Amino acid sequence: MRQALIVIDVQKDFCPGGALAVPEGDAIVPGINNLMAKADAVILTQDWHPAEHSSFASSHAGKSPYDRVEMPYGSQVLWPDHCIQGSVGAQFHPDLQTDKADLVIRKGYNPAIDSYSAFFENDHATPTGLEGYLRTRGIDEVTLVGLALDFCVNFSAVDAAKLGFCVTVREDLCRAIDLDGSLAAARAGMETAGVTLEQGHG
Ligand code: VGL
Ligand code: ZN
Repeated sequence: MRQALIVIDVQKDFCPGGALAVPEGDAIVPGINNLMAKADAVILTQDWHPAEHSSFASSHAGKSPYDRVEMPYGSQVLWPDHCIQGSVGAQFHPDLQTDKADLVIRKGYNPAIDSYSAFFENDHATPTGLEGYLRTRGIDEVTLVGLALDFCVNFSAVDAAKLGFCVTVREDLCRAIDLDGSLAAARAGMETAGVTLEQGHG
């Protein structure tokens, strides 16, 4: 088995003080750094939105952050402006060992479609290219860590399992937003998809 570590969106905007801060988002960085040495491949994802992205509440008249809207691809939570391409908030957490990454995959750059998953945009059809990268590197097992457990980690883990990878989520190296029961729903969805939820000590 060849195993990849996929580090989801450990960026300043998802850490305390950021535009879409996940509680304790920064606490997972040392443990993630420790896991990097054990992986056959290290992949980082970077949420990377153009200004005025359609997932931003500010792009919808009369809407507030955390409201929902219907998009052509389904229901979409509206977020505060975050991870704008080239902004400070879109940078990785300064302590994350980005030098150890084989690949950085950016997502959310299509103005009309959000992209929680590292594999597909939120239409569940447009690929990011990560599947092909992993397959051509001979990877069959992936471990996911990062932010946020109930959104981008969840969507990435479920897609990876559907694609046939053996998937583990290290919950101790993730933190959640937990919006209206989203964390419980994410855990249930991941378990149904066959994802192993592991509570390590990192
Ligand atoms: C994320 C909301 C919006 C995430 C990204 O990384 O979980 N959540 N964009
Ligand atoms: Zn985003």
